[in-house]
Amino acid sequence: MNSGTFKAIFEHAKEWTLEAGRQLRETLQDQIVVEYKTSAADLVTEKDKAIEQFFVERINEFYPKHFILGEEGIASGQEFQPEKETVWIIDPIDGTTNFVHQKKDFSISIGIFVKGTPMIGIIYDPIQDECFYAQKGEGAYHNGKKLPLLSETTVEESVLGINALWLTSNEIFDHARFQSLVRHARAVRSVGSAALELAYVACGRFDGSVSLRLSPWDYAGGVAILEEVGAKVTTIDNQPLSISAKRTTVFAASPKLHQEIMENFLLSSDIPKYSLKV
Ligand code: 2AM
Ligand code: CA
Ligand code: CA
Ligand code: CA
Repeated sequence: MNSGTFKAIFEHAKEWTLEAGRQLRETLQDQIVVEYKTSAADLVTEKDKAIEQFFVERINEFYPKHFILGEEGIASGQEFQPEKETVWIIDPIDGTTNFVHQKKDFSISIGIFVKGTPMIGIIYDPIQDECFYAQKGEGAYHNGKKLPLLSETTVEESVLGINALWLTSNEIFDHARFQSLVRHARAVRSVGSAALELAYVACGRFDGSVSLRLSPWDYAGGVAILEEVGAKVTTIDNQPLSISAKRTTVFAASPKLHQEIMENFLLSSDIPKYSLKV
């Protein structure tokens, strides 16, 4: 793909994301019909489906050879191997629970991967009107302002994004390691939108983000943006991410902090002790 075509794809993706965000902003006053997917904690609304449909229609019209991987499965039925194609990875609303309950702190996330490589990332918070975006090799931006490379910090001075769920006993990872990490960090926050959390790492509001169960649409936009600010993004076992995996753990941070957290908490055979003084 030449750089001209690539730029056109980016411009389309950004324009459609801003338009979809405007639609979401305008429908917030409406009664929102909520359905459960796998449980009462796993919501979907007609807006999630409508926004994904909006992207599917435009991509099919302008880029009929591209593939689509969307959370709501609107374009399902396509036979493809994401590692070999150009694929749009779409989360029409990331943070549906926030969309329903708080009417803020949700985002639209678009990642465009070519043969498994993140080429374009766009994460848009329509309530704050904040758009984070990047094209491979062109830097990352926040509302038109170029983001600097991440600066380094230590665990003691870090603000980390961790979902409280992962501090409870779970089948994916030893929660004692997370509890220790939480005690040693300066602060931990839980945004409720994995994509926004990654965007916040990219712009320096957070120093790191750890998630234990994400799908490609949760992190695809974030990875493309994070790579442009020099972040390291891996699984919690320090392995590269693969968009072919249905679910994965994800850990993003600046390189030195990533290494410190890997060595002292996530992969350590001797987890630092912690205590709570009140
Ligand atoms: P979603 O809103 O697009 O489903 C916090 O809930 C974060 O975890 C959100 O980014 C949410 O994305 C994501 N998430 C992934 N799988 C989830 C699930 N089964 N239930 C709720 N949230 C999930
Ligand atoms: Ca969902
Ligand atoms: Ca999501
Ligand atoms: Ca979603």
